[in-house]
Amino acid sequence: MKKAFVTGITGQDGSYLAQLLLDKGYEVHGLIRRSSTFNTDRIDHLYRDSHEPDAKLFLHYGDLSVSGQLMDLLAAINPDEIYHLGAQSHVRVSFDMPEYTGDITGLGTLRILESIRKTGIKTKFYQASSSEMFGAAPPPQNENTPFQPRSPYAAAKVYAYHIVQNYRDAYGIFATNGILFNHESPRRGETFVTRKITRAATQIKLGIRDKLYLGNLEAKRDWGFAGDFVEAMWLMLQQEKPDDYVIATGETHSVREFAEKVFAKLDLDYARHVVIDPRYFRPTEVVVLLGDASKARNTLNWQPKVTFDQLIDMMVEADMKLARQEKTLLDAGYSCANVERIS
Ligand code: NAP
Ligand code: F7E
Repeated sequence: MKKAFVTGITGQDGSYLAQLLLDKGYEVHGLIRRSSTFNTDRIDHLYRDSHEPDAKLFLHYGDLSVSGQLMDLLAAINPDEIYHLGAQSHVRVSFDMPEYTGDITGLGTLRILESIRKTGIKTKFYQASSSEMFGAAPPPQNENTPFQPRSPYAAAKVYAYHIVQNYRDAYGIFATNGILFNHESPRRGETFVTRKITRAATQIKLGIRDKLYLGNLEAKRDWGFAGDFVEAMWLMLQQEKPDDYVIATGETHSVREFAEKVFAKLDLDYARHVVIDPRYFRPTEVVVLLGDASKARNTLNWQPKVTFDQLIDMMVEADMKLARQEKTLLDAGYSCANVERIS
């Protein structure tokens, strides 16, 4: 039985990846942060009490800022594969917390690579690199496109990308960069724009709220489905040699178009509900991302299955269920949190 270690297992991608690895028969070890509120919602359906003989998912407390403990964990688990997904992953927040983002999103990768080097474990390493690294580079972007990062988040990811290549060359570690374009799902964090829109539109539909405050509607993104994208991560670590791959759908759409489609699906006019709030503008913006994933298609035999419209349907349906539950609570006199958040 193969063993995998996943950082960021409580995040959107970590939860889909853990599911995929468990389905493939892996023993999965995840790094989680101690929090005063529960932060394992996305993986609760996968978890079994570790005392049960068929338990395959094990969680370990830790933090990407603490190298000694990462080293101890990796030495004890001795995983065949490491999927490093943990990060401060919000671009807007990285302008508010640039130092923290550099530490966790940039140096966090170095800490794991150093743990591999110093413990001498034989493992394959996946780095969650990002299309944000391309920043201002004109589309379409592929593995040969020079990076022009436009945020502290993107700059931290560029550092991590290069340190992965350096450890590959210098120490022969099997270390791979997956350069993933935006990918979404019903499990997407609620402050990322797609989920923010589907959450708000479904709440508006049920009369829970009336307005949705957004920033730049003209930004364009290559949006895919997270479930499809974690399959590509796994495929990258099944190759004989480490390499770097762009993962994308090859289509781009504006935030405005995404909002229009979501509201139209709910028979609502987005223009009556969406209000521009400059606090959601970024000091520097990435205007258009459009990925060329030919290399992944040819080498990994990977291609996305879920279309843009199917992704919207999936997210709207899931958030409609959530909004109905909230409506029931509100009608029963309970308060319902979460109608407006920052970022
Ligand atoms: P996400 O939902 O924000 O999840 C981030 C994960 O990192 C969470 O499990 C979080 O734990 C954990 N984490 C944050 N700070 C940590 C720390 N100091 N120590 C340990 N763990 C920490 O992100 P995602 O969308 O799943 O993305 C996964 C990875 O892919 C990230 O590295 C992201 O930057 C990168 N990426 C994402 C996309 C995308 O479109 N989704 C595209 C390209 C690259 P908590 O749950 O406790 O907060
Ligand atoms: O913004 C615009 C915003 O925060 C998308 C992360 O997973 O993908 C993600 O980063 C666009 C931007 O994602 C709002 O200005 C308008 O142009 O959903 P987002 P992101 O910044 O593209 C990359 C690949 C990652 O690696 C990251 O980890 O939407 N936008 N109005 C808004 N964005 C937000 N969040 N909120 C708004 O109100």
